Amino acid sequence: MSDSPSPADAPSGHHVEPPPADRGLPPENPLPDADKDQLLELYRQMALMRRVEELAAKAYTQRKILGFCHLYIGQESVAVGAAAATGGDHWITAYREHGHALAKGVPARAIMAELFGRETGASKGQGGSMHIFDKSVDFMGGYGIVGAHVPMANGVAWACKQKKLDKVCVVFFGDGAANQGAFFEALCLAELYKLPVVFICENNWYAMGTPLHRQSALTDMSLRARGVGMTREQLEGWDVEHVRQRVAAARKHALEHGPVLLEIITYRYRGHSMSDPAKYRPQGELDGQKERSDPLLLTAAKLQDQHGVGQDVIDGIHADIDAEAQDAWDFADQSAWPDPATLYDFVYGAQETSLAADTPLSGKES
Ligand SMILES: Cc1ncc(C[n+]2csc(CCOP(=O)(O)OP(=O)(O)O)c2C)c(N)n1
Ligand SMILES: [Mg+2]
Repeated sequence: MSDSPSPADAPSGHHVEPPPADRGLPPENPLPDADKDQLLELYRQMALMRRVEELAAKAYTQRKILGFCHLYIGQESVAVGAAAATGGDHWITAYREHGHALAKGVPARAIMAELFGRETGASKGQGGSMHIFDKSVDFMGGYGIVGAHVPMANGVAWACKQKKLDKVCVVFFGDGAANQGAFFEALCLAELYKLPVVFICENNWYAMGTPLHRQSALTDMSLRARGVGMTREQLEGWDVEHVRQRVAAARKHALEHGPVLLEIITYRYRGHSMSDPAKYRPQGELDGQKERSDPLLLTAAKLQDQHGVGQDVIDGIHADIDAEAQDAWDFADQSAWPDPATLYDFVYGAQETSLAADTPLSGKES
């Protein structure tokens, strides 16, 4: 008998289903609360993420970074909290992924060099901002087509299940992507085959300039899960420790019972991309969000109020991460450009295909 995942046994023939239960994720937090040192580390990661992206924005205005560039500033608690719960699992994400890459363990140098298009970048300077990959840390990219990467998580999770790896695949996507057909198809199959996927919808209120209520009549995106019988939860993502706990709960459920859809409410502080001045926001919305729910400010306050951490310690973290981010910039700036002869390398598996025999796909061969 095959080891392949198979749909759960179901009664044959037509039958009337009872009304769906809420299918909420069990409310218990599976991890002990983060202690002072863990919280300091989560704070450090979020602060580094923000600083790296502030420098990326600066580099963009100096035309050191070209093409698309989507910043994650404001959403840091989602990637950092998720990494603290699923650091050893596989991740797949979309184009707003510098923060995810960093949280998953891709070095800041390799990220910045990729943004600068240099050969020392995570994708050898050939991917750019939207296509950061690092197999060594199970970071499976970096995709530009909205929603198209979501089904790939099923494939990765299927492989994990067949190889009995005890790992999940975490896939991140936006509120806009949750309206794409590929997303619905992925949910449907993941639940049918009980695949260990944690689907994370980062609801940052906008898809480009379109607010959520103008994209979808249903604004609790986690409820999409009910249509396929999947376990779900909607949560606010401002508190990195809360994200850590709920993603850990989702991971546990995904390994034991099958996939989970988490909708994590967050907010992006910059425009959709570097070319978007974000004039579509209601006046005061951005400032209000920063004041109420900036993940860095909230965590700094928690460290100070609940753990007695002094301002000098916070300042020390910022001095360190400023130096680390600047080092990433310097490294990128001083790195070589990719050799033009490598332009077609890694595009096709040309060497293995019959196409390679008569088509000069590789720059080295032509
Ligand atoms: C299939 C497809 N349609 C349209 C686009 C253009 N596009 C790029 S990002 C984006 C908005 C996606 O918003 P969301 O999923 O909420 O992610 P966010 O940018 O907010 O992180 C759109 C429409 C695209 N890249 N791919
Ligand atoms: Mg969005």
